[in-house]
Amino acid sequence: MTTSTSFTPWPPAFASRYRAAGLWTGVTFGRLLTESAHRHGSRAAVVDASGSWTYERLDREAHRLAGGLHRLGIGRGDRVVVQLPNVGEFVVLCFALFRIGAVPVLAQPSHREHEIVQLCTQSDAVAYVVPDRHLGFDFGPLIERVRSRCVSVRHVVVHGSSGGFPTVADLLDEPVPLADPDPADVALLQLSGGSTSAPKLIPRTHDDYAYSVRASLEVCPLGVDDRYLTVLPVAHNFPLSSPGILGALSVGATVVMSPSPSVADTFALIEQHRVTVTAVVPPIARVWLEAAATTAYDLSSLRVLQVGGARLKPALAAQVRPVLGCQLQQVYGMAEGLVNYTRLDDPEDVVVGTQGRPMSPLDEIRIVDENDREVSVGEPGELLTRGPYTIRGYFRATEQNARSFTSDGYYRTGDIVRLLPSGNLVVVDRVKDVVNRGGEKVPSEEVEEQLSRHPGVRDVAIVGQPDDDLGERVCAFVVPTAEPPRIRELKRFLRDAGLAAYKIPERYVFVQSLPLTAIGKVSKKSLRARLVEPAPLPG
Ligand code: J2J
Repeated sequence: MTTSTSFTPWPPAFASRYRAAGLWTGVTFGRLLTESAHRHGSRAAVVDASGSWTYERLDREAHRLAGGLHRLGIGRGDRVVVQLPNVGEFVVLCFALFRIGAVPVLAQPSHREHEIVQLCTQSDAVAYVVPDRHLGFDFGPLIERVRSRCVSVRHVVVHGSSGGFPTVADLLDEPVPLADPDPADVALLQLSGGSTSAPKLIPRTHDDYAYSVRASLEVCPLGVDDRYLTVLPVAHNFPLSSPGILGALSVGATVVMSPSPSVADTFALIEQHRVTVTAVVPPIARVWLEAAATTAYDLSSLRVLQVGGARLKPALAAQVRPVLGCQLQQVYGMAEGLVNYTRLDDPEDVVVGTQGRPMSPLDEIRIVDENDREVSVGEPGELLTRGPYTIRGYFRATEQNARSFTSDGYYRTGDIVRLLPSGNLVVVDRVKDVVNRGGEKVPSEEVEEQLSRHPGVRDVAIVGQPDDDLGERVCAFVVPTAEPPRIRELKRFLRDAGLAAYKIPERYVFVQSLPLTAIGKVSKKSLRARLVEPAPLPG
């Protein structure tokens, strides 16, 4: 990997400050697991639907898988697209890649041809690790499409039954001696929930990501007696690092993996494993609160429920303690870095009514108007941030970086926030063109680009329709070329284009033209206003 184009390092003065302050400790994730295995060898590290791994087994298998992958020819700096569901092998694989110094590109199981091809192409991935089936979807045809469209992908590794490809289990080989990677190197590539039509990849180093996990553990402490339940897809930054799986594994706690976020799966696991901490998005919190009132499951072991990824309404937040009997922790984070938390000992009004404050004393934030001038305390403005675990640039995205970062290295979050006198943030809106569908981020431009390829569509604009269950749903305003196409046909068109299901608009409004702003851009603001107007809209 050439560092000049793929990764923007922190300026040396900042890197030295983070090291001198003891935030970047030079420990890689591979070593972190080895240390945990020494300390907690026989304890349960990971439990999933099909088995369990002690720390000793996890460490050994990560070494063996690293051996197998190394023999395949996967080496330091190579990118590997990982698309695994909530299974223990995800953890084994990530640590195997960390040890080699190869870089997992963390895809979601819900991604389809469109997303996976983009990820493989953009990262020049040499390998693709994928399940055979998941939630009724057969990945076989997708694998073939990816192989034929992505020349860089030399290896496919399957979790499950092979179909001719090596499985994760097949690759558990003799360990090979591998030099520990440089902790300042990129450990993994996260996906941005960002606003552009092509996904942006987020390079996180061992140093900065490990620090974000440690700092998260300070505000959401875990210990050997904790059981952390992964409800959200494991590859997402929240369950992976805030403090999530990596936090749990660095202190000797047990990670319990739920195959789905359903009440049936999660409540049964909470009772069975006496789960103490978990992380969900607001729509799941809502369903849990409704179900908890009548459930026969014993949820009394739950100590902390973290909720983040999208705005949690205060009315819902206020129910968590009385209904679930546990502490609520609001988490406002982003895969690019900055994570804000309410603290476990914060007063109720802060926990219920805010999204918390930055977790690190070295996080820097500014709240600015459209001209990048700081607003007064309490006024809404865009949140800019830089710090010891916030990236300075996306992977291979020089042009985009000029837009997403200020000249002095602040990341433009695209979120509109207010800073309260208590020092806590409230997320009030966003300027980035994204629909936040219950925590799943849908870049409007990406869907617009796909939909505008349909011959019946002359113009299109995607906006978020406010929704009680999901916060927002994807809505398409469509200017048809002639007769409006059938909605079923538009949905099929997007599915056939290989777009992940969660991005496909659920509502379509046919219009004669799109409203424009004074400078001639489509006015999403007025389209959103039309969606909340009481008068019914055509379509
Ligand atoms: C409102 N909006 C929120 C919140 C994220 C922990 C928790 C979440 C993420 C995450 C994460 C929000 N209230 N509590 O990475 O480590 C919206 C904002 C933000 C974007 C980032 C973590 N929590 N958001 O959600 O990269 O718009 O990370 O900029 O997926 O989600 O999305 P993502």
